[in-house]
Amino acid sequence: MERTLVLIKPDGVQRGLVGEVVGRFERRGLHLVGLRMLAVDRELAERHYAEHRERPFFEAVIEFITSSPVVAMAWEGPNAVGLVRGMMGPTNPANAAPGTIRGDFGIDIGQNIIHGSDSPARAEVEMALFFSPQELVSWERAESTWIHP
Ligand code: D4T
Repeated sequence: MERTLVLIKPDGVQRGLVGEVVGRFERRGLHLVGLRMLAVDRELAERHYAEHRERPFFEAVIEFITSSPVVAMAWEGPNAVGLVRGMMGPTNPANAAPGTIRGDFGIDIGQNIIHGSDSPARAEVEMALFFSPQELVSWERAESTWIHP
């Protein structure tokens, strides 16, 4: 069983896509174990995007992620990292297939609606940035045995 961090970025929240994105993961059968809305400050943004510090778009992504609230979520399931990345589509929405979140709702690489951890190791680091241990809730979904063994 795996957990992954998902952020609905400022554009997704501003465009009223929170319910749409949450609904897709719920219907797929992923299990929600953490959820909070927050304004990301510069310090958290820089920690989250630390690997991109030397990239030319670094300042733009920091400005964007701090521009308006985000919704942070932790989702659990078998291969949750890969499932979520597949449902998001590639980084640039212009290359994303219809049916993916970015392919259905995005056009611009900077405003690509959603973030999902790109490995289980990154997921652990990113979940710790956005959630305290008590904010991650272990619970049983009544229908889980109808989704996977
Ligand atoms: P995030 O991290 O937001 O889920 O995006 P990805 O995992 O799909 O892509 P990423 O880490 O490579 O990029 C982080 C963030 O930077 C923006 N970006 C990226 C950009 O504005 N210009 C670029 O050329 C790239 C590569 C989009 C996502």
